[in-house]
Amino acid sequence: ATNSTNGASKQHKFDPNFTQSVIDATGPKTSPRMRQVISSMIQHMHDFVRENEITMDEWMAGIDFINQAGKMSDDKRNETQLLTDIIGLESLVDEVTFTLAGEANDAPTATAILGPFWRKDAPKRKMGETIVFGIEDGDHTWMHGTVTDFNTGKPIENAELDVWHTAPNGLYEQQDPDQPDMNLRGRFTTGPDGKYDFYCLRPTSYPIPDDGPGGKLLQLLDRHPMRPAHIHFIVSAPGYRPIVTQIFDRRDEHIKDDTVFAVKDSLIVDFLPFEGDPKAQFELPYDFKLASF
Ligand code: MBD
Ligand code: FE
Repeated sequence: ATNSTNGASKQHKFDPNFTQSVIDATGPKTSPRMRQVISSMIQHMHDFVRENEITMDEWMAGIDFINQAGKMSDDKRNETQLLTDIIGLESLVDEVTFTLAGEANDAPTATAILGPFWRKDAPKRKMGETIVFGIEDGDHTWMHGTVTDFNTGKPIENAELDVWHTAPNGLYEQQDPDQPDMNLRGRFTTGPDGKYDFYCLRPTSYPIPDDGPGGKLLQLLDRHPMRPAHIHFIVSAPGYRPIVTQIFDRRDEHIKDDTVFAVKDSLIVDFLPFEGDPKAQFELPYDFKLASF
């Protein structure tokens, strides 16, 4: 039997002192945080190997797997991060970070994972401009709202909204040679009224890239690769704690089974039918609340 309840007893077969001797090899100049984190990691990983009786072949297959993810990663693709997303690790780190910040779950604006497709230096655009280039189909959306101080409710000037999402074909611009560089991305800066607005698309649900180790892992776990339609944001302002977040389309069929476990109730939004604007068929009002440092 290989169920986990008998895992702990299996540990008795193996040298009980080995793990501690590895931890004790850490030298005195190691920082306290490094000592704590790596000691714990060594303990957990050693326990994992003993409990599951990992063989040489299985260990080597694991090494190969991580190496393949590393080789596939560059500034356009982060396969290693994607692997951690698939096992819920990035969402867990998000929860820990959010909880440590001492905030209630619904205010200020909840956070959600960054994911592997953010790019630094997205183009700065003027309020009211579009981030959509060369895409005629799709549900064009006017998104707008106010960035406010969570504690005072006052609008925040000079808040930056960094936004990115996928094209209707389910691909981020860096995955898709047919899209112009930096398509469906932009950075917007608020004026004294804290307001922002821009045109984007109502996003579509799509599979995370499954042509590499991430896809292999999903297949091994008998899982689908779908993420519910979402738009990513980093909202920051001088003197405020930046938030990394995503909003999700309530209508999406994968809203309850996101393959990277990032959906939170307060981040689910409704796209509203919008009439009288030739540039958009939908409207999306959404306010962001930031907490000061
Ligand atoms: C994505 O688009 C994403 O946002 C995350 C978190 C993981 C994989 C693909
Ligand atoms: Fe994404």
